Amino acid sequence: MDALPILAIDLGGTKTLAGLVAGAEVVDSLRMETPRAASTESWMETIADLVSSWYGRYSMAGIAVTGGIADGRWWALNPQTLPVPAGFPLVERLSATLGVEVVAANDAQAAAWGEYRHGAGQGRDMVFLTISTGIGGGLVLGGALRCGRDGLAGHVGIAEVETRDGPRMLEAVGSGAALARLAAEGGHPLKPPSIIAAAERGEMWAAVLVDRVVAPVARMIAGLQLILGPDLFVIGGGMGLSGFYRDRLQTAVEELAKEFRPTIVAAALGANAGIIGIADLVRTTQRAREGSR
Ligand code: BMX
Repeated sequence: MDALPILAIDLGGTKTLAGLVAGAEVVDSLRMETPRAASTESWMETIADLVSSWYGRYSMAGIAVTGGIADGRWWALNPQTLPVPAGFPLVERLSATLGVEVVAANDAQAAAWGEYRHGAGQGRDMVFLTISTGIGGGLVLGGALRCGRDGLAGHVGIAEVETRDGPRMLEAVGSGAALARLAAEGGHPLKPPSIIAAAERGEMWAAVLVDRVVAPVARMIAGLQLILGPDLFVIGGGMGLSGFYRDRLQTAVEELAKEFRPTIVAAALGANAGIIGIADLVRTTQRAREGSR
């Protein structure tokens, strides 16, 4: 097997992280804001420019993306999270741009695999949730990453939840984007990290909003706990990695009867869960190919 590290990209609705990954070690990393306003075609060149100094240090690449991946093509469940043109040939385009073979997966599913293989979920049946620009989910049961027809079996972002304003997609009321929208509507045009910091300082307007976006996520976790009974929920993503956010989430699910109460932990790999997970999925693909020779 190739001794070179894997080039791993995690392209989310807000941030893009690139890493050279060997096992659980991120040998080098670079990050940039996801260029949302630019064309998807130009994102390939932007990624290649970002990692141009690493040329020759990798022979395979993986990309974990917000959105669905099927047969190497990319699509958005929720274009508000990232406006991806339906069926974009991501694997073909990025492979042509980088000049190496590329493996693609949904970002939450890749992070779930990373946490199962090298993080908080080792050897466990686990649900991974990224609470970030959107809300994504991945599922590892019996040691296998569970991907449904569209590779988003664990995806919770499209789940309908009842709210006082009627049915809403979970991430429309529970994500970082939802928190930012509510804050702006209340006269506080701030990004989620600043809103959470205000809540931590005891600013009531912010604390109320954090609990408002936590509530539907807690209900979703309670439902998944009752349906799947996983050993634990691993929480990642820009908002999910906040200790204050997870404390409020834990408080919200405490109402469940003890025998149904989920165990909620932070992604041990932090923001690197997605790149470590996709790198491992690339290795798995490489091993499968070598085994079949
Ligand atoms: C959305 C969906 C998921 C993604 C989740 C978190 C799109 C473009 N993305 O529900 O595939 O996993 O957001 O995305 O439809 P992130 O950008 O917040 O990591």
